[in-house]
Amino acid sequence: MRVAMVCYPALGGSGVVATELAYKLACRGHEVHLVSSEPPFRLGSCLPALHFHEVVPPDYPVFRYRPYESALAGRLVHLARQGLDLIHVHYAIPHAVSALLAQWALTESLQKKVPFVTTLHGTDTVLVSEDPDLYPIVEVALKASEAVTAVSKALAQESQRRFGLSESPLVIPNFVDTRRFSPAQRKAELRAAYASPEEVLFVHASNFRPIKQTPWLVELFGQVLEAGVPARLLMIGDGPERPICERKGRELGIADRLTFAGSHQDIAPLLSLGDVFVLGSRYESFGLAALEAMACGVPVVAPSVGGLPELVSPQAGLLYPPGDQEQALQAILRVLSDLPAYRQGARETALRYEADAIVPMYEQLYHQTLASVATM
Ligand code: GMT
Repeated sequence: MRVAMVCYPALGGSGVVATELAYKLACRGHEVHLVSSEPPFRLGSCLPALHFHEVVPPDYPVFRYRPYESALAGRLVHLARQGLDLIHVHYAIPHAVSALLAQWALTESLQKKVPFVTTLHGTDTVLVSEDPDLYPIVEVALKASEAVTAVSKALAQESQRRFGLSESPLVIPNFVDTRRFSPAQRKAELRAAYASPEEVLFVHASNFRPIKQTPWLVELFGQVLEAGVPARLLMIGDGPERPICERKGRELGIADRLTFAGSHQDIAPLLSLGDVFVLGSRYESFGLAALEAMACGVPVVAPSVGGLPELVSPQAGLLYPPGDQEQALQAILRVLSDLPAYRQGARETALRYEADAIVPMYEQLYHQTLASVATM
């Protein structure tokens, strides 16, 4: 199949999933055109069948904002004229809207319907589209998509309810390369740079946006230290609330126990150093970083929000009521009391999400979608 894969390039799970899906599909013999505003950060070695297309909308003095949606739609039209079977967009806003526009243009000019599949990643439907100007156009684009998928059951249900979709989006969970994210990555010499063998090393990875509640996580870590656990916290990633976390660490007098590692293209070597992966998010449609940690054999302590209860099995870690620091602390202490079993449970749970098990679900959906368009 010839597929255009549209995504955001910056640090974020949806771009990672789209890029890795594009890569895996190209490995499986498909021609894949990855389309984004700049090279996605995990776009590593390129394959002959994987092509990257950068969309840079023109600037002009009249524009307050560059017309990205229109330029993206135009690029999809160009690609389809050269031969595309299907467009797959990740994150509905604005990608599904651009795909719809491209489809309309192609049906007018080519008399050919190029179907598009929309994958919802969470904040596109449960947060950003609450904006009254965005809602109606996202609704139209979702209803016009030949197929809609969601990365968890919770997100599928919530999106169906919010947009009054006649069918629930198909649930295709995110996936992980369990060879790259593996306990084998854990290197004692590297761990020594962040914690001593007697200390518990907590890890967190995110884009430090408010929804991740990272300052709250620093407070929680302060509670862990107060409970007498010799520990350090390694925070991976970057974003707007990182300076707030740094300040909070100083205010609580625990700055020397925190390390901010910044953004890394390959986080597996750092994640695998952890003993427990912690999340404090207000919402998480799936929790890709938690899955990557689990694949490294690192158990997860996370709030019971969104898709996290589907991902974090009782063997892989523990959940706590969102915002409840006392329960979160108790969950951490319970995991620490049985760490070897949780480590094994985390890895075993992650193996269910191996890319080779999930990517064929997208292939099957593409085939079904093409078949349904052909019979229209
Ligand atoms: O975090 C976002 O606002 C968007 C998105 C992204 O691009 O990173 O994250 C979402 O998609 C990931 C991949 O499916 C999920 O693992 C994250 O849980 C989800 N983030 C939220 O729901 C907050």
